[in-house]
Amino acid sequence: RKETVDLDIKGMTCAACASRIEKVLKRMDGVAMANVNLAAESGTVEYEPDVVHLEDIIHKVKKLGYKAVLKQ
Ligand code: 9UX
Repeated sequence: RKETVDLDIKGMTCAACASRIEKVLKRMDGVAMANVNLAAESGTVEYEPDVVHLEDIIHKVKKLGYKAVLKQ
């Protein structure tokens, strides 16, 4: 089972920020895919809810120093 969510991510100031977030998220257990877009200030994450909680994914982005919330 996989879920796909869109996140609003604020605070990215250079292109490497997006790659940095993607890299970290992709390394998390249960994360299948992570795509972060600097210009759109957003990201799409595909994950297995049985393995990792959405809260943990959001927390990871915040710990890197960005603002992250579930896109409404
Ligand atoms: Mo660029 Mo982002 O030097 O965390 S990577 S500002």
